[in-house]
Amino acid sequence: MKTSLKYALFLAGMTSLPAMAHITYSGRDFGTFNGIAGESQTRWNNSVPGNFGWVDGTDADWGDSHKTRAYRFHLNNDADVKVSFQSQVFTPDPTAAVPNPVPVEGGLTPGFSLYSGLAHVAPFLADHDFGPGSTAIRDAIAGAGNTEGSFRALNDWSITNDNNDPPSIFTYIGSAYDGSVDYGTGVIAGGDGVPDHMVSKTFHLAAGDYSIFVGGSDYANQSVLPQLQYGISGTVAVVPEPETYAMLLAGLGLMGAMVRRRKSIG
Ligand SMILES: [Ca+2]
Ligand SMILES: [Ca+2]
Ligand SMILES: [Ca+2]
Repeated sequence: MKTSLKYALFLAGMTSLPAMAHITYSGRDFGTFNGIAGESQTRWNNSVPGNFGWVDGTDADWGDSHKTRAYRFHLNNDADVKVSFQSQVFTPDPTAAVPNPVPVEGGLTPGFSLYSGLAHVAPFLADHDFGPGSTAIRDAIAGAGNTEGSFRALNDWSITNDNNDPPSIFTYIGSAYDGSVDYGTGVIAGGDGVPDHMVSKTFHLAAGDYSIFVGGSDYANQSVLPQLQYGISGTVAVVPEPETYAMLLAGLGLMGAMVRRRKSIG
């Protein structure tokens, strides 16, 4: 192939990449919740390259956020929020602006981390790991050249864009991953105990903006080439708080007692 043609194809590839490659929430915004039990939103048909992006961010050299996907939501009031992700097989829309009829694999063992904070969104440029600003942020913490990206699955982290705008700050709240084993870093304790390609966890959260980063949890998968695209479906739902359950049960108990009393009186 002529070098010029190769370069043209490379550029064509590049122009289709930014929406997918840098941190965006496109198609992955769960929207705003008032904090009322029963509110729920699901986002289907997203994917990650490889089945390791989340767990690779748990180790000493951090991870590349390009191997994860970012989701967001906003809470108007404090609430108990259940975050769930599961493997999904699908074929991307061949009529989309960037047509891609290649089937996306099932089989993801999902892991996710929840943070308060948001990445830069339009009109700002999207954040990514390898601009000078992002590199400087992590070199200052981990030492120059010691990291493979900005993503930290178990800690606070920061990243910025090519305009070097004030960094996006993700403040770690918690995480969970699918499975009954530690898939290999030795850094994290076991997963959710049920290796069924689903994971969920409930968090008590204050009003505010939240980001979730999702990826695979199989550490050894990073050496598997070519890296397949693994499909993900995600749900955020407001669930009743434990006190609400307790009040509900107490109320039912009281009603039961009243019914019994009436019966005994009658
Ligand atoms: Ca790593
Ligand atoms: Ca790695
Ligand atoms: Ca599971």
